[in-house]
Amino acid sequence: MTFPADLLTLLLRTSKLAALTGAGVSQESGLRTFRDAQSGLWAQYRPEDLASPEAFARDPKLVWDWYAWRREAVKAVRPNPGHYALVEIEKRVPHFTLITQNVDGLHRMAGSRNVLELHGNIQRVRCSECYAFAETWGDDGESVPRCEICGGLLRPDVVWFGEALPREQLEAAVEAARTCDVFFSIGTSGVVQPAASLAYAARNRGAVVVEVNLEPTPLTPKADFFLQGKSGEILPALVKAVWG
Ligand code: BV8
Ligand code: ZN
Repeated sequence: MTFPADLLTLLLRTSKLAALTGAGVSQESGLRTFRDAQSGLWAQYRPEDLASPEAFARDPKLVWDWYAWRREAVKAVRPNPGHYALVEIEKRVPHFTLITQNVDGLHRMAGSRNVLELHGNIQRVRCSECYAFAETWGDDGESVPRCEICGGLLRPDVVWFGEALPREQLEAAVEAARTCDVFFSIGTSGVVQPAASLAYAARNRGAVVVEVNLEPTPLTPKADFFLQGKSGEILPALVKAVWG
């Protein structure tokens, strides 16, 4: 795999790099992306119809079961070479901020340290009323487990559509986007806001935008470099080409 020489020179010189990742980065670990049709008994649902407070209010058991199913799927997979390449970049670039939309925790599992989880983490469960975290819970398969402290329904600690993103993570992500020399957008269709606006915030401040994605997205025409293909193949090859 070859890369434009000016991209390689730029990355060797970069001291401030930010990367936004989406479900595409976890696809080669075996996790479905949001674009992929859901499988099995979840095939009839669209994620947007389940990942919202309204859906949880309407049918808490259905939403709880969907996340329980996804938690098991996440437990069964491991980071892929794309995750590990980002760990390598963090070691090589003086200031590197990894901003992820993914809730699977695979970046931290791979060894990334400076990770901003914009949409929470599916492995964490909290009370929908008092926000207390639950490490363990009884799941009789009949009803949604309840908070031991206040009796509220437990829920995944993720950001649903219509919910605000965690303030510190979002502010840190915007700051990283505004101050970086190079902004990577990797494995994301760039549809969901406000995460999708980060690449434009970087571009408006003069950052070079590099997109790594299986297919073109609305960002592609605005990116300085578009590396089309699998992140699990492109990222390791890029790390090797730049840093040997
Ligand atoms: C907010 C956690 C305001 C949950 C997620 C109307 C009504 C209500 C809201 C809105 C509205 N219109 C717009 C909005 C805002 C809304 C939004 O953006 N909607 C979209 C649908 C238009 N945003 C929100 O609601 C956000 N909150 O705005 O709050 C507010 C403010 C103050 C106070 C109160 C409220 C919250 C958004 C977060 C939602 N939660 N996840 C869960 O996971 O269950 S979003 C979820 O979907 C993911 O986290 C991710 O962000 C998104 C999926 O996107 P991608 O990651 O890009 O995945 P996708 O499948 O789309 O694409 C994968 C790409 O990878 C593809 O391009 C593919 O080609 C590529 N690919 C595949 N394989 C590979 C690959 N690339 C490389 N290598 C491969 N191997
Ligand atoms: Zn509670």
